Amino acid sequence: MGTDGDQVDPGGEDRTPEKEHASERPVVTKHGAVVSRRAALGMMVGGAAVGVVGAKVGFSSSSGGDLSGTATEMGLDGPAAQAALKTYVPGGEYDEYFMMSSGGHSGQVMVYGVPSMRLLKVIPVFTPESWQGYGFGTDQGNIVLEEGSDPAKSNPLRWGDTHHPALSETEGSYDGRYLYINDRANGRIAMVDLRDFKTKQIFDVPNLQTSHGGCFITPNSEYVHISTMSPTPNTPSGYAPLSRYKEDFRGFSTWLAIDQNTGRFIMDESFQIELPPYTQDLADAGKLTSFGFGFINSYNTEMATGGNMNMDGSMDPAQSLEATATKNDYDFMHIIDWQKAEEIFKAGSGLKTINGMTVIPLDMAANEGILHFAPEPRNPHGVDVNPTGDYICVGGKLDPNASVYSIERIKDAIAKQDYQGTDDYGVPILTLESVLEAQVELGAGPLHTQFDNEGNAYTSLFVDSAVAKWSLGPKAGKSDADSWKLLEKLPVQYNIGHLVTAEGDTVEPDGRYLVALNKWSIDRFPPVGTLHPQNFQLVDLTTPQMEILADMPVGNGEPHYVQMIHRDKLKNVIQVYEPGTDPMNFTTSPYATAAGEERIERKGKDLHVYMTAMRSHYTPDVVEAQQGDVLNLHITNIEQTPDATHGFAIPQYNIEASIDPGEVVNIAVPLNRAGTFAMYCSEFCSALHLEMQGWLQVAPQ
Ligand code: K7E
Ligand code: CUA
Ligand code: CA
Repeated sequence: MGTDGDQVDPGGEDRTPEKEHASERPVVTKHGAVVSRRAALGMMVGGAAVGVVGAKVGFSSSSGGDLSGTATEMGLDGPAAQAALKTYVPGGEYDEYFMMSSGGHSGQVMVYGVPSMRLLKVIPVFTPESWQGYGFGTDQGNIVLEEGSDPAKSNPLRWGDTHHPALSETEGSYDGRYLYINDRANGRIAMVDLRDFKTKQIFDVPNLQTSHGGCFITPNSEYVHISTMSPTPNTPSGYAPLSRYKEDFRGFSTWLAIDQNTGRFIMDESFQIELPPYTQDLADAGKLTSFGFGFINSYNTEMATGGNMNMDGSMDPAQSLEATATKNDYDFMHIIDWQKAEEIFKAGSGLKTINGMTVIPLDMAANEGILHFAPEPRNPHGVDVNPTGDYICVGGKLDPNASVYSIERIKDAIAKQDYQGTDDYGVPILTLESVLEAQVELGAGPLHTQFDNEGNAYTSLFVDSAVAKWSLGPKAGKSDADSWKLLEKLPVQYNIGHLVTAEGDTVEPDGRYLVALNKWSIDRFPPVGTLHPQNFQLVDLTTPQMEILADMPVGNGEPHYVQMIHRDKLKNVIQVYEPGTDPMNFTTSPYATAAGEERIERKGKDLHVYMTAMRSHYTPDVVEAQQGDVLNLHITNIEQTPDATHGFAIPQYNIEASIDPGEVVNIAVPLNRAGTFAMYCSEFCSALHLEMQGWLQVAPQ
């Protein structure tokens, strides 16, 4: 059923990618040796290393040109030609890494290949996307978007601001099962299933207006963490005068439990920890030696609320939030013992329930040793745990240092109750000198830190527009003499936010590549109007000095963070659904329809059409209904050939679906308007694609 063999359609020839996959097609070198293409490419790079221009590379390409001649013709000097070779991935070969990129307020996730930096996919998450039919009438997109949208807040909610993707982990390594991402704007979190790269759940986290400290995942995907950005007025009405900020506003650190079989969040097993209204910023989960801990930065221990202009029009610039939230020399890193919190949550006494979420109250968190503070230089940004788990690196933002805390010192100070005081809420503050391991001066505006496999750290410098490479300490494998040194600074173009290294958030980073996520591109690309693309720059970490290999314009959003996973880890990816699959849960859909079983059933006003799609027709291709009916379309793509996706559009009813091979989609359309409406396949699927159409007849009442 639905395979190519029995198709007469000339567009239906087999296009199985494996057949054409040429990665190991041998290449005969000038010296007669037969080597793989990859090895041949390696030889070219090796040749280029001695200087492409003017050097005899000792290799003729199959087109007959010689490499150095081509480089010269194109005006590429040695390093540029070498960079081109290092990032070139021939057609039919695959990139080594996948980058899962936030799309910022495009609301989506982008998937890029590395080193080619080619965009492979845009995964719709918080925002409808018409190519994939996400949010245009099919059950999958509509259910996900609606479940994640609280009508009391906005109806419908059709955007988000994705910031921090988090790949699921097993024993601290990416396992290729799920991808989580937060909506910075609306305090939500989404799950993408990495079997089919589709969003399966959006969860509106209670008590979070906006979020930033997430998604960060614990090493066995026990929990996904997300915390508030702006504190939440914790009053029954949701209103509180700003004069009562200290009393009524609270932050929340959320630990969302994950169903290991479906990747979905389990509300009943999730909990929050109430926090002071210090504006919690980024977070990270401990690993290995720091397993069981979570770390969250904060920047407004001043509890500033703004007020630079009064309602009578008088100005008071000194009261601006930026001025008043930067007064203290130190803000607090929050150290959360989530295993202890889990025990208290499971014991169940003394807890609160706020908007359906179980909350460990602030005084309890302080008294039970769940929450400690460590002073950190004013208004920091990123907090990142190194691969061994020993070092917690805080990006100074306003301070030129990376401040490094050691988990050993933190645990020691907690055990000894080595406190320099408590805050206004009774939370103990660990003595700074006792927990701070090192400070490394990096430059202006340190934000985020990533790691390689040799004990080095890479920190983005927003103000300097640079990446600082520096060495960690002995617990990361460095000798005492080599520890805590600024090693190198690489200028980037421009204003870098996050950065990522290959598998850089795991216990076993690969090093190899770094990508700088630059907020400004200014002159790097031809002008395309007043809103400029962002700029991703690919950096080679295998060379003695860091080298930029490629600039890539990002023209579809403002990415914040990305994670880079090795291709081999995405072992669950499927290309075709089993026949009749409901993609929401990978079970056989009750509406699955096989060839020959197509039918139309009427139940009162409900008209059910069990339809199949294959190259190049729908069955049935004419549907007759009455105005006032509800049309329930159950469409099965009965093909099993990879890439044989069909569309299904009824533009006059705002329906646009995408049906992948084996997939079942359900579309419910209240037929409130009479007419004869075209329906057609919107995906160019075959030579007779334009013939893949039909009619929806809605007779007037
Ligand atoms: Cu620095 Cu949201 Cu992680 Cu933007 S965040 S850069
Ligand atoms: Cu099916 Cu076009
Ligand atoms: Ca501050």
